[in-house]
Amino acid sequence: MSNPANTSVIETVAALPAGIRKPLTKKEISSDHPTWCPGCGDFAVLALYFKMIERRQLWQEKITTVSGIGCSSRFPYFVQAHGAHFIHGRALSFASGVSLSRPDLHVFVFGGDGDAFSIGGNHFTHTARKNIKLTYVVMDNWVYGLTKKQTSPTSPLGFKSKTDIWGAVDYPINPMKQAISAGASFVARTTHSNPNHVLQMMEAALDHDGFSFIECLSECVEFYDGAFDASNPRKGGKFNLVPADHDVTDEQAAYKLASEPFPGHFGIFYKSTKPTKNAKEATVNAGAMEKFKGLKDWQILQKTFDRMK
Ligand SMILES: Cc1ncc(C[n+]2csc(CCOP(=O)(O)OP(=O)(O)O)c2C)c(N)n1
Ligand code: SF4
Ligand SMILES: [Mg+2]
Repeated sequence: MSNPANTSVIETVAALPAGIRKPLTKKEISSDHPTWCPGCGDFAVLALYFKMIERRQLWQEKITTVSGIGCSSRFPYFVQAHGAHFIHGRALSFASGVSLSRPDLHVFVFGGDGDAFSIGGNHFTHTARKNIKLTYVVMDNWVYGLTKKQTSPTSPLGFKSKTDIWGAVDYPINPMKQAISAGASFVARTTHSNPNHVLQMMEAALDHDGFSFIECLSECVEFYDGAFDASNPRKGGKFNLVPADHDVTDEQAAYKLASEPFPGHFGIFYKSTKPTKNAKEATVNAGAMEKFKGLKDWQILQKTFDRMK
């Protein structure tokens, strides 16, 4: 995106017939050096996104990376492929447009807990209920990192921040419960401190035909150091996988898993198969095209307006 020299490489390589391309490596997909604080959990998530792209050979013209605003939302700057760093909280609405108009692409959206659940709360609910085909990774650090430590919707009670100097008094939202109840058809939980698991969840989300949501704990070492120690075995915590006998199609069971106190479990909580908005709209569009066959665009538009009278 920000490196014109590399952009021309993308275009040249994209024009090559299938089979002539050299395998895609991290070199072709990484752009600027990430500017996060040393030790930030976001580094791991980005590295695993690169790894997934490399493993699955997702060439630049097959994917797009979208984000809102926040530290985690800097993602598209660091990926040498198509993408957009959009308005705070509005990443999902932009990404929905991309997904619906370009069903051949896989759309990945990255962002923070504030972006997703404060200003973007409405967009989250509606994108989930519409089952728009895209993957949304919320890098949850329980704080507003970019703006230097305000309480976020996932900050636990008692968290001291610049907006709650005596400690947070508002009950936090539970991203997993929120995703399940909004109608997301794939809901998973992972943590930056377990790279293999992050990769597994990202690949499973990529393969899902629908709205896939991943809550990825990603520590803000600057403003919420140690937040996730209880989930990290290297810090004396516990990383428990979703039990093998958990039925991912059972919404009630998923909700029960999501209700556990921290650190809870990690893995796929819920997964269902239901038609996407992409598929349903494609059917409606095909029917309309057939009905209006032979008419000019302006005539179709006129007819549509006439029906609204
Ligand atoms: C409309 C609007 N309101 C507020 C802001 C200021 N702002 C930028 S990022 C952010 C929150 C970032 O927190 P989060 O989404 O959790 O991302 P993090 O930085 O923690 O990764 C806020 C409030 C903004 N950029 N635009
Ligand atoms: S402020 Fe926090 S979230 Fe932002 S880059 Fe630094 S450690 Fe990461
Ligand atoms: Mg945050």
